[in-house]
Amino acid sequence: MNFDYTLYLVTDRQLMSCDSLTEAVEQAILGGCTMIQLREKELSSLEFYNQAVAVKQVTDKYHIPLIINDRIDIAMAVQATGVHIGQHDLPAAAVRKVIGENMLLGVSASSIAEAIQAQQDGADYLGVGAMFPTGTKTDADSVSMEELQKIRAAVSLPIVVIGGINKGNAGRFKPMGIDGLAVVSAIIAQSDIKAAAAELKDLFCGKEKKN
Ligand code: TPS
Repeated sequence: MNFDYTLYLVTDRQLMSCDSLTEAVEQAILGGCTMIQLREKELSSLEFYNQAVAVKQVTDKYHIPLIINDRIDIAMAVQATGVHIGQHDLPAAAVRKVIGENMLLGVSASSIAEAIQAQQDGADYLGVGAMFPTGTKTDADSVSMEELQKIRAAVSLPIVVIGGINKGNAGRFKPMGIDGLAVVSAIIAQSDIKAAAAELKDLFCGKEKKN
């Protein structure tokens, strides 16, 4: 199946200025987000599951894929589109065995070796970064633009870039063959989530904002 990775929102309720995650996700989709990842690092299993059920209602309404961060069990329980894992979660090959061929598997990579390994292990797409300094994930290894170019050349999988992506840099990636932007704070922490998403999408696609 073909997915549109153009603008991939990764959620973080701690950074939101409104208190409804479902409302934030809906605004992001209305602004043009093409994929949503539910990322919850603090919640109990039950609370995470309940959030996933609620967010899935919104993503289903707009036919937008929902990806669950790290929790394969929750992804399967809510029939999410897929799961996204990092280098310290279960190994990608093991996750692929558990989820089967019909769920999407995303893997974080910050080096050429990690990217090639993830592709061999059955990943469907890569989240490459952190491209720029980010306060959202403090343990993320950094990736230079040169390394990104090498990763792009080394794998055939779709790649989204992540980490410090904002309107100042969103325009740099499409010409390098990158499939999309994965964004936390530059969307979720904004007071107008819909407008923030729309602007990033235009910048990624190479459209200047007209005032
Ligand atoms: C698709 N990750 C790397 S940097 C970062 C996260 C969550 C924070 C970015 O925040 N690729 C995908 N999903 C993930 N969860 C990761 C990588 C891991 P900000 O946009 O505020 O800088």
